[in-house]
Amino acid sequence: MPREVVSIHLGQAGCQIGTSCWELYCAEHGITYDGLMPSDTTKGQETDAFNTFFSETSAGQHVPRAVFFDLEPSVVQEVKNGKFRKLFHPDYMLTGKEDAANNYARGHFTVGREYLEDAIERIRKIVEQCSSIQGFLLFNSLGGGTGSGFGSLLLERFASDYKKKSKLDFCIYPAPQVSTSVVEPYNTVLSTHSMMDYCDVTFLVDNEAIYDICKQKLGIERPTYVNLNRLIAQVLSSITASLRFEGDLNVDLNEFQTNLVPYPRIHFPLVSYSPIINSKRAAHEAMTVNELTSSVFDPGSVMIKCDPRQGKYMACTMLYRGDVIPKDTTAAIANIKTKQQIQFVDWSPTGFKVGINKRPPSVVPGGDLALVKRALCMLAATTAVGETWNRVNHNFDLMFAKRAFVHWYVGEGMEESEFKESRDDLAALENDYEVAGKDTDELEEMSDGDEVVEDDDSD
Ligand SMILES: Nc1nc2c(ncn2[C@@H]2O[C@H](COP(=O)(O)OP(=O)(O)OP(=O)(O)O)[C@@H](O)[C@H]2O)c(=O)[nH]1
Ligand SMILES: [Mg+2]
Repeated sequence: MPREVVSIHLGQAGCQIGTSCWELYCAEHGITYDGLMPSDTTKGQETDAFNTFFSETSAGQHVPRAVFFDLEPSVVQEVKNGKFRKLFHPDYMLTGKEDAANNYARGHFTVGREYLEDAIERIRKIVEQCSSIQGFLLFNSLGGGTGSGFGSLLLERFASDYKKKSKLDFCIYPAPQVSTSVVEPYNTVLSTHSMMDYCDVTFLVDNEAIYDICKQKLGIERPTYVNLNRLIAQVLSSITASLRFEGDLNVDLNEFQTNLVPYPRIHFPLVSYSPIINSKRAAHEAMTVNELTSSVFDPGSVMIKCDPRQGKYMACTMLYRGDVIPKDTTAAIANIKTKQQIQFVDWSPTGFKVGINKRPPSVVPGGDLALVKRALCMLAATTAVGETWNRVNHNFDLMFAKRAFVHWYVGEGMEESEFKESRDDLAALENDYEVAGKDTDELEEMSDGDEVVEDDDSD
């Protein structure tokens, strides 16, 4: 029985990344942009692994289990009119009339709220077509108004409507290189706070990191959103491959969670990917499993701007794909454990989970990435992510100290106190990451308070 997964693409970033993902999924499964799949031997029956992501009509049309929503029409309209016009189901492409103007409060309280019931209804319909849905993947930016505001509104509702289902969120973290407004730090802090309790796992994708990788590793001088999104799609495809292809060593959504979330709030794994090689450089540079395994620990392979060598790992999930055998992964991981730069917390010294998917990565026509025989995506719970929160909190504080731009939010019915509450929550999150990284004896010292306990050998 397929355990279906529904993808929900929100706002400009969510919808555009969505298009890149489905473009790649189609290439991987041999599905045309019209939804046809010549190689499908069980047409009209939803019995194959890819049916977790694609539903099938009796006529053999493969339809993505995807919902697109944006408060303004242009981005979704472009998808509807573009090369995928026959792929996505029009009933699941919903738009409003005007956007949230980069304002979380508009996406969450005023303009967005008017569309909540309609969106919930469409989602209910798509869920009804599933026999046993395992969960949802959400895609949105944290910096815009729709993605951040409406995204958190939807997740809040999911907490009651789909309590038992997994909710994984792929969030675009704002970057100065491709920033669209000054208030992105506000939207990021406000939405992270309001999604905190409603999301099981949040994969942060930092546009700055992606931008730098495109420039440095792919040699793209001025990366566009299409360049960024295709790279992001390649990484997301590795994360979802085990859900879409058969395999012995597959990992499902629940397993991701179990392994990657040591505490409910520490649910922001670091994502890292290798190899990232320009398509103009030939695939003869195939990396060995050992090389791949060490390269995902390099700061240049991670999708968040942080230095993982400065943090401690709590758990790692290694998702290999392509020509990879377990013996090699075991040896490569044993090798990693001997490296001094890669530190684990003392309470979780060997937290590696391995998935292998036999299908090598695919590429899309005209894409930037070289076709390779094997690739690795690492998802890691690491304390290095604390740095990311520190950065956005700092940018938030600079503006909030002067109450700059706050009136736009208050004008949409938001209380100023919500700014403070959200900021406090993110300070607590930074602290949670710090505490998680402490060794057991350091924590014992902390719980002894300020008193310095010295050995007393007078008696
Ligand atoms: N990687 C990537 N980032 C994007 C893309 N489009 C927008 N962004 C980033 O997303 C943030 C802006 O949010 P959007 O997704 O455009 O906003 P929205 O959700 O449509 O919200 P409103 O337009 O305010 O209604 C900025 O940080 C942008 O750099 C995209 O296609 N790819
Ligand atoms: Mg928009």
